[in-house]
Amino acid sequence: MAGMIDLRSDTLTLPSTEMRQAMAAAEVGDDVFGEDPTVNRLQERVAAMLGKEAALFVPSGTMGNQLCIKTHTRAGDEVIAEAGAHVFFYETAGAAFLSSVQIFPVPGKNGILDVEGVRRAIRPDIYYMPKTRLLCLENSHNRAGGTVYGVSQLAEVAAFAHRAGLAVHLDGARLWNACVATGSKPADYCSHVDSVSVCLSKGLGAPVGSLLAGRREFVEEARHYRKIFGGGMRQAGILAAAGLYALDHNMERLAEDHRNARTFALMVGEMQGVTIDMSTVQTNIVILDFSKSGRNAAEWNKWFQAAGVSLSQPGEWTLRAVTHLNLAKEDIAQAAETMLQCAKSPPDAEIARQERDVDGSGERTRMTHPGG
Ligand code: TLP
Repeated sequence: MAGMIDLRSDTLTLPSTEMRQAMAAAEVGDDVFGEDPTVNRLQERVAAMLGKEAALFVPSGTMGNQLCIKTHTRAGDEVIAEAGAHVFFYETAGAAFLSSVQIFPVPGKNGILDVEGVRRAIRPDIYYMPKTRLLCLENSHNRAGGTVYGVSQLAEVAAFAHRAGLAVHLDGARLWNACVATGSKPADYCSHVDSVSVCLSKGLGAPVGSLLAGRREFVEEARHYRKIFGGGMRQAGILAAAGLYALDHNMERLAEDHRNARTFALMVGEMQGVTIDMSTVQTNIVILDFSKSGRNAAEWNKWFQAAGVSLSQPGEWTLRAVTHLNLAKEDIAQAAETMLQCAKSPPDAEIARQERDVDGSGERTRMTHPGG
Protein backbone atom coordinates (compact mmCIF):
# COMPACT_ATOMS: atom_id res chain seq x y z
CA MET A 1 0.00 0.00 0.00
CA ALA A 2 2.56 2.51 -1.16
CA GLY A 3 1.63 6.12 -0.50
CA MET A 4 -1.07 5.04 1.93
CA ILE A 5 -1.10 6.37 5.48
CA ASP A 6 -1.71 3.06 7.14
CA LEU A 7 -3.42 3.29 10.51
CA ARG A 8 -4.82 -0.26 10.52
CA SER A 9 -2.56 -1.53 13.28
CA ASP A 10 0.72 -1.07 15.13
CA THR A 11 1.49 -4.64 13.98
CA LEU A 12 2.36 -3.07 10.61
CA THR A 13 5.51 -1.44 11.96
CA LEU A 14 8.62 -2.36 9.97
CA PRO A 15 12.03 -3.23 11.40
CA SER A 16 14.45 -0.31 11.01
CA THR A 17 17.92 -0.61 9.48
CA GLU A 18 19.47 -0.55 12.99
CA MET A 19 17.11 -3.27 14.18
CA ARG A 20 17.99 -5.41 11.16
CA GLN A 21 21.68 -4.88 11.92
CA ALA A 22 21.12 -6.08 15.49
CA MET A 23 19.31 -9.13 14.09
CA ALA A 24 22.10 -9.90 11.65
CA ALA A 25 24.71 -9.67 14.41
CA ALA A 26 22.80 -11.86 16.90
CA GLU A 27 24.63 -14.73 18.54
CA VAL A 28 22.44 -17.81 18.06
CA GLY A 29 22.05 -21.46 19.03
CA ASP A 30 19.31 -24.08 19.05
CA ASP A 31 16.59 -22.80 21.35
CA VAL A 32 14.78 -26.16 21.52
CA PHE A 33 17.96 -27.27 23.36
CA GLY A 34 17.78 -24.03 25.40
CA GLU A 35 21.06 -23.00 23.77
CA ASP A 36 20.26 -19.73 22.06
CA PRO A 37 22.09 -17.10 24.11
CA THR A 38 20.10 -14.19 22.65
CA VAL A 39 16.75 -15.85 23.37
CA ASN A 40 17.95 -16.64 26.90
CA ARG A 41 19.01 -13.04 27.39
CA LEU A 42 15.65 -11.74 26.18
CA GLN A 43 13.73 -14.17 28.41
CA GLU A 44 15.74 -13.18 31.48
CA ARG A 45 15.37 -9.50 30.74
CA VAL A 46 11.62 -9.64 30.21
CA ALA A 47 11.08 -11.86 33.28
CA ALA A 48 12.92 -9.24 35.34
CA MET A 49 10.93 -6.36 33.81
CA LEU A 50 7.67 -8.14 34.60
CA GLY A 51 8.81 -9.20 38.07
CA LYS A 52 8.32 -12.89 37.26
CA GLU A 53 10.59 -15.90 37.89
CA ALA A 54 10.80 -16.89 34.24
CA ALA A 55 9.68 -15.99 30.73
CA LEU A 56 9.32 -17.91 27.48
CA PHE A 57 9.77 -16.57 23.95
CA VAL A 58 6.88 -17.48 21.63
CA PRO A 59 6.07 -16.59 18.01
CA SER A 60 2.90 -14.58 18.68
CA GLY A 61 0.69 -12.94 21.27
CA THR A 62 -1.99 -15.45 20.40
CA MET A 63 0.31 -18.34 21.24
CA GLY A 64 1.33 -16.62 24.47
CA ASN A 65 -2.29 -16.29 25.57
CA GLN A 66 -3.28 -19.76 24.43
CA LEU A 67 -0.33 -21.42 26.17
CA CYS A 68 -1.26 -19.67 29.41
CA ILE A 69 -4.88 -20.77 29.08
CA LYS A 70 -3.70 -24.33 28.37
CA THR A 71 -1.36 -24.35 31.35
CA HIS A 72 -3.90 -22.91 33.81
CA THR A 73 -6.90 -25.05 32.87
CA ARG A 74 -8.21 -28.58 32.38
CA ALA A 75 -10.70 -29.71 29.71
CA GLY A 76 -14.24 -28.64 30.61
CA ASP A 77 -13.20 -25.63 32.69
CA GLU A 78 -14.51 -22.14 32.19
CA VAL A 79 -12.49 -18.96 31.69
CA ILE A 80 -13.88 -15.49 32.41
CA ALA A 81 -12.87 -12.78 29.95
CA GLU A 82 -14.17 -9.35 29.05
CA ALA A 83 -16.70 -9.58 26.20
CA GLY A 84 -14.43 -7.75 23.74
CA ALA A 85 -11.22 -9.45 24.90
CA HIS A 86 -8.76 -10.61 22.27
CA VAL A 87 -8.80 -14.16 23.70
CA PHE A 88 -12.56 -14.26 23.13
CA PHE A 89 -12.97 -12.18 19.99
CA TYR A 90 -9.92 -12.75 17.83
CA GLU A 91 -8.26 -16.02 18.74
CA THR A 92 -10.41 -18.18 16.48
CA ALA A 93 -11.98 -20.12 19.37
CA GLY A 94 -8.45 -21.22 20.26
CA ALA A 95 -9.36 -21.82 23.90
CA ALA A 96 -12.02 -24.33 22.81
CA PHE A 97 -9.85 -25.85 20.11
CA LEU A 98 -6.61 -26.19 22.04
CA SER A 99 -7.67 -26.41 25.69
CA SER A 100 -11.28 -27.70 25.50
CA VAL A 101 -12.42 -24.86 27.72
CA GLN A 102 -15.26 -22.41 27.34
CA ILE A 103 -15.03 -18.65 27.68
CA PHE A 104 -17.65 -16.78 29.70
CA PRO A 105 -17.70 -13.26 28.19
CA VAL A 106 -18.47 -10.47 30.68
CA PRO A 107 -19.09 -6.93 29.40
CA GLY A 108 -16.86 -4.45 31.17
CA LYS A 109 -16.90 -0.66 31.22
CA ASN A 110 -14.74 0.41 28.29
CA GLY A 111 -13.13 -3.03 28.44
CA ILE A 112 -12.33 -2.77 32.13
CA LEU A 113 -13.73 -5.48 34.41
CA ASP A 114 -14.68 -4.85 38.01
CA VAL A 115 -15.22 -7.10 41.01
CA GLU A 116 -18.99 -7.19 40.62
CA GLY A 117 -18.82 -8.35 36.99
CA VAL A 118 -16.37 -11.10 37.87
CA ARG A 119 -18.29 -12.11 41.00
CA ARG A 120 -21.48 -12.67 39.00
CA ALA A 121 -19.66 -14.80 36.40
CA ILE A 122 -18.07 -17.23 38.83
CA ARG A 123 -20.00 -20.49 38.86
CA PRO A 124 -21.27 -21.97 42.08
CA ASP A 125 -19.54 -25.18 43.08
CA ILE A 126 -22.19 -27.54 41.72
CA TYR A 127 -21.43 -30.73 39.80
CA TYR A 128 -23.52 -29.77 36.76
CA MET A 129 -21.74 -26.45 36.26
CA PRO A 130 -18.34 -25.89 34.64
CA LYS A 131 -15.52 -25.12 37.02
CA THR A 132 -14.47 -21.47 36.77
CA ARG A 133 -10.69 -21.74 36.70
CA LEU A 134 -9.22 -18.61 35.20
CA LEU A 135 -9.79 -14.87 34.80
CA CYS A 136 -8.22 -13.20 31.74
CA LEU A 137 -7.65 -9.45 31.82
CA GLU A 138 -6.44 -7.29 28.91
CA ASN A 139 -4.32 -4.17 29.39
CA SER A 140 -4.44 -2.06 27.33
CA HIS A 141 -7.77 -3.25 25.95
CA ASN A 142 -7.71 -3.39 22.17
CA ARG A 143 -11.38 -3.40 21.14
CA ALA A 144 -12.31 -0.84 23.79
CA GLY A 145 -9.87 1.59 22.14
CA GLY A 146 -6.62 1.05 24.04
CA THR A 147 -8.11 1.71 27.47
CA VAL A 148 -5.99 0.98 30.53
CA TYR A 149 -6.46 -0.36 34.03
CA GLY A 150 -4.98 1.64 36.85
CA VAL A 151 -2.73 -0.59 38.96
CA SER A 152 -5.12 -0.50 41.92
CA GLN A 153 -8.13 -1.30 39.69
CA LEU A 154 -6.37 -4.36 38.31
CA ALA A 155 -5.09 -5.36 41.75
CA GLU A 156 -8.60 -5.25 43.20
CA VAL A 157 -10.20 -7.46 40.58
CA ALA A 158 -7.25 -9.89 40.57
CA ALA A 159 -7.27 -10.18 44.37
CA PHE A 160 -10.97 -10.93 44.29
CA ALA A 161 -10.45 -13.68 41.68
CA HIS A 162 -7.63 -15.17 43.71
CA ARG A 163 -9.78 -15.25 46.85
CA ALA A 164 -12.38 -17.13 44.80
CA GLY A 165 -9.73 -19.71 43.86
CA LEU A 166 -9.17 -18.56 40.26
CA ALA A 167 -5.86 -18.04 38.53
CA VAL A 168 -5.40 -14.69 36.75
CA HIS A 169 -3.80 -14.18 33.34
CA LEU A 170 -3.01 -10.79 31.82
CA ASP A 171 -3.04 -10.30 28.05
CA GLY A 172 -0.44 -7.56 27.99
CA ALA A 173 0.07 -7.40 24.23
CA ARG A 174 0.19 -3.62 24.78
CA LEU A 175 1.13 -3.57 28.46
CA TRP A 176 3.97 -1.24 27.50
CA ASN A 177 1.45 1.32 26.26
CA ALA A 178 -0.53 1.01 29.49
CA CYS A 179 2.65 1.62 31.48
CA VAL A 180 3.69 4.64 29.45
CA ALA A 181 0.17 6.07 29.81
CA THR A 182 -0.09 5.58 33.58
CA GLY A 183 3.55 5.96 34.57
CA SER A 184 3.43 2.51 36.21
CA LYS A 185 6.06 -0.19 35.84
CA PRO A 186 5.17 -3.51 34.16
CA ALA A 187 5.96 -5.32 37.42
CA ASP A 188 3.45 -3.09 39.28
CA TYR A 189 0.70 -4.72 37.24
CA CYS A 190 2.20 -8.17 36.93
CA SER A 191 2.73 -8.71 40.65
CA HIS A 192 -1.07 -9.13 40.85
CA VAL A 193 -1.40 -11.82 38.17
CA ASP A 194 -0.15 -15.40 37.83
CA SER A 195 0.77 -15.19 34.18
CA VAL A 196 1.20 -12.53 31.56
CA SER A 197 1.87 -12.39 27.84
CA VAL A 198 3.51 -9.37 26.22
CA CYS A 199 4.21 -8.53 22.57
CA LEU A 200 7.30 -7.09 20.93
CA SER A 201 5.63 -6.96 17.53
CA LYS A 202 3.07 -4.20 18.17
CA GLY A 203 4.10 -0.66 19.14
CA LEU A 204 7.66 -1.71 19.93
CA GLY A 205 8.23 -2.42 16.27
CA ALA A 206 9.86 -5.88 16.28
CA PRO A 207 8.84 -8.01 13.29
CA VAL A 208 7.91 -11.10 15.34
CA GLY A 209 7.76 -12.22 18.92
CA SER A 210 5.97 -12.31 22.23
CA LEU A 211 6.77 -13.68 25.67
CA LEU A 212 4.77 -15.28 28.41
CA ALA A 213 5.93 -15.09 32.00
CA GLY A 214 5.08 -16.51 35.40
CA ARG A 215 6.46 -18.83 38.08
CA ARG A 216 9.24 -21.17 36.99
CA GLU A 217 7.18 -24.41 37.07
CA PHE A 218 4.37 -22.67 35.16
CA VAL A 219 6.77 -21.56 32.44
CA GLU A 220 8.31 -25.05 32.23
CA GLU A 221 4.88 -26.57 31.70
CA ALA A 222 4.10 -23.91 29.08
CA ARG A 223 7.40 -24.78 27.35
CA HIS A 224 6.17 -28.37 27.03
CA TYR A 225 2.89 -27.19 25.47
CA ARG A 226 4.79 -24.75 23.23
CA LYS A 227 6.52 -27.75 21.67
CA ILE A 228 3.18 -29.51 21.21
CA PHE A 229 1.68 -26.37 19.61
CA GLY A 230 4.61 -26.29 17.16
CA GLY A 231 6.17 -23.17 18.64
CA GLY A 232 9.61 -24.59 19.44
CA MET A 233 11.97 -22.47 17.34
CA ARG A 234 15.64 -23.12 16.58
CA GLN A 235 18.02 -20.17 15.93
CA ALA A 236 15.37 -17.79 17.19
CA GLY A 237 18.02 -15.40 18.52
CA ILE A 238 17.71 -13.51 15.24
CA LEU A 239 14.16 -12.63 16.29
CA ALA A 240 15.00 -12.17 19.96
CA ALA A 241 17.68 -9.64 18.97
CA ALA A 242 14.97 -7.51 17.35
CA GLY A 243 13.04 -7.71 20.61
CA LEU A 244 16.03 -6.64 22.69
CA TYR A 245 16.64 -3.77 20.31
CA ALA A 246 12.97 -2.76 20.57
CA LEU A 247 13.06 -2.78 24.38
CA ASP A 248 16.16 -0.57 24.34
CA HIS A 249 15.04 1.93 21.72
CA ASN A 250 11.31 1.98 21.19
CA MET A 251 9.73 1.99 24.63
CA GLU A 252 9.79 5.63 25.69
CA ARG A 253 8.74 6.87 22.29
CA LEU A 254 5.32 5.18 22.74
CA ALA A 255 4.34 8.46 24.44
CA GLU A 256 4.63 10.08 21.00
CA ASP A 257 2.15 7.55 19.57
CA HIS A 258 -0.23 8.41 22.40
CA ARG A 259 0.07 12.14 21.69
CA ASN A 260 -0.50 11.48 17.99
CA ALA A 261 -3.61 9.40 18.72
CA ARG A 262 -5.04 12.24 20.79
CA THR A 263 -4.33 14.86 18.14
CA PHE A 264 -5.83 12.62 15.48
CA ALA A 265 -8.97 11.98 17.58
CA LEU A 266 -9.47 15.69 18.25
CA MET A 267 -9.09 16.55 14.57
CA VAL A 268 -11.24 13.74 13.18
CA GLY A 269 -13.81 14.29 15.92
CA GLU A 270 -14.80 17.47 14.05
CA MET A 271 -16.11 15.37 11.18
CA GLN A 272 -19.85 15.37 10.53
CA GLY A 273 -21.41 12.02 11.50
CA VAL A 274 -18.53 10.57 13.51
CA THR A 275 -18.50 10.08 17.27
CA ILE A 276 -15.28 9.59 19.20
CA ASP A 277 -15.43 8.95 22.93
CA MET A 278 -12.37 10.93 24.00
CA SER A 279 -12.42 9.31 27.44
CA THR A 280 -11.29 6.06 25.78
CA VAL A 281 -8.41 7.68 23.88
CA GLN A 282 -5.79 6.82 26.49
CA THR A 283 -3.02 5.21 24.43
CA ASN A 284 -2.41 4.68 20.70
CA ILE A 285 -5.86 3.52 19.54
CA VAL A 286 -8.83 5.59 18.37
CA ILE A 287 -12.28 4.12 17.70
CA LEU A 288 -14.45 6.09 15.26
CA ASP A 289 -18.17 5.42 15.51
CA PHE A 290 -20.17 6.15 12.34
CA SER A 291 -23.56 4.90 13.52
CA LYS A 292 -25.01 8.44 13.45
CA SER A 293 -23.80 9.04 9.88
CA GLY A 294 -26.26 6.72 8.14
CA ARG A 295 -23.37 5.07 6.27
CA ASN A 296 -21.64 2.00 7.52
CA ALA A 297 -17.97 1.76 8.39
CA ALA A 298 -17.08 -0.28 5.29
CA GLU A 299 -18.33 2.51 3.04
CA TRP A 300 -16.42 5.17 4.94
CA ASN A 301 -13.28 3.08 4.90
CA LYS A 302 -13.52 2.57 1.16
CA TRP A 303 -13.66 6.33 0.64
CA PHE A 304 -10.82 6.99 3.06
CA GLN A 305 -8.73 4.32 1.36
CA ALA A 306 -9.37 5.79 -2.08
CA ALA A 307 -8.12 9.11 -0.65
CA GLY A 308 -4.99 7.51 0.85
CA VAL A 309 -5.81 6.62 4.47
CA SER A 310 -6.43 3.09 5.68
CA LEU A 311 -8.12 2.08 8.93
CA SER A 312 -9.28 -1.28 10.25
CA GLN A 313 -12.91 -2.11 10.84
CA PRO A 314 -13.70 -3.74 14.16
CA GLY A 315 -17.47 -3.54 13.69
CA GLU A 316 -20.24 -2.67 11.27
CA TRP A 317 -20.29 0.97 12.36
CA THR A 318 -16.80 1.43 13.71
CA LEU A 319 -13.32 2.02 12.34
CA ARG A 320 -10.09 1.82 14.31
CA ALA A 321 -6.99 3.96 13.89
CA VAL A 322 -3.75 2.91 15.56
CA THR A 323 -0.76 5.25 15.71
CA HIS A 324 2.72 3.77 15.58
CA LEU A 325 6.40 4.37 15.05
CA ASN A 326 6.27 4.44 11.27
CA LEU A 327 3.91 7.43 11.37
CA ALA A 328 5.21 10.88 12.26
CA LYS A 329 2.96 13.60 13.60
CA GLU A 330 2.86 15.15 10.12
CA ASP A 331 1.46 11.89 8.69
CA ILE A 332 -1.18 11.84 11.39
CA ALA A 333 -2.21 15.42 10.67
CA GLN A 334 -2.31 14.66 6.95
CA ALA A 335 -4.45 11.56 7.53
CA ALA A 336 -6.93 13.54 9.60
CA GLU A 337 -7.00 16.36 7.02
CA THR A 338 -7.61 13.88 4.20
CA MET A 339 -10.45 12.22 6.10
CA LEU A 340 -12.08 15.57 6.88
CA GLN A 341 -11.92 16.52 3.18
CA CYS A 342 -13.33 13.15 2.24
CA ALA A 343 -16.27 13.58 4.63
CA LYS A 344 -17.06 16.98 3.10
CA SER A 345 -17.47 15.49 -0.36
CA PRO A 346 -18.60 11.87 -0.07
CA PRO A 347 -19.66 10.03 -3.23
CA ASP A 348 -23.31 10.66 -4.01
CA ALA A 349 -26.04 8.58 -2.50
CA GLU A 350 -26.58 6.50 -5.63
CA ILE A 351 -22.96 5.29 -5.76
CA ALA A 352 -23.15 4.60 -2.07
CA ARG A 353 -26.30 2.55 -2.56
CA GLN A 354 -24.72 0.52 -5.36
CA GLU A 355 -21.65 -0.11 -3.24
CA ARG A 356 -23.82 -1.36 -0.43
CA ASP A 357 -25.64 -3.70 -2.74
CA VAL A 358 -22.77 -5.06 -4.85
CA ASP A 359 -24.33 -8.45 -5.52
CA GLY A 360 -27.83 -7.06 -6.08
CA SER A 361 -29.17 -9.09 -3.17
CA GLY A 362 -30.18 -6.02 -1.22
CA GLU A 363 -28.02 -7.22 1.64
CA ARG A 364 -25.60 -4.96 3.39
CA THR A 365 -21.93 -5.32 2.53
CA ARG A 366 -20.29 -7.66 5.01
CA MET A 367 -17.32 -6.47 7.02
CA THR A 368 -14.57 -6.38 4.40
CA HIS A 369 -11.67 -6.11 6.79
CA PRO A 370 -12.83 -7.02 10.26
CA GLY A 371 -9.30 -7.14 11.64
CA GLY A 372 -8.54 -5.00 14.63
N1 TLP B 1 -4.19 -7.74 17.83
C1 TLP B 1 -4.26 -7.44 16.40
C2 TLP B 1 -5.46 -8.14 15.77
O1 TLP B 1 -5.46 -9.49 16.08
C3 TLP B 1 -6.78 -7.60 16.23
C4 TLP B 1 -4.32 -5.94 16.21
O2 TLP B 1 -4.18 -5.50 15.07
O3 TLP B 1 -4.51 -5.21 17.20
N2 TLP B 1 -3.78 -9.58 22.45
C5 TLP B 1 -4.16 -8.37 22.02
C6 TLP B 1 -4.78 -7.43 22.99
C7 TLP B 1 -3.97 -8.00 20.69
O4 TLP B 1 -4.39 -6.81 20.29
C8 TLP B 1 -3.37 -8.91 19.79
C9 TLP B 1 -3.21 -8.58 18.34
C10 TLP B 1 -3.00 -10.17 20.29
C11 TLP B 1 -3.20 -10.47 21.62
C12 TLP B 1 -2.41 -11.24 19.41
O5 TLP B 1 -1.15 -10.98 18.97
P1 TLP B 1 -0.55 -11.73 17.68
O6 TLP B 1 -1.11 -11.00 16.49
O7 TLP B 1 0.92 -11.57 17.84
O8 TLP B 1 -0.99 -13.14 17.74
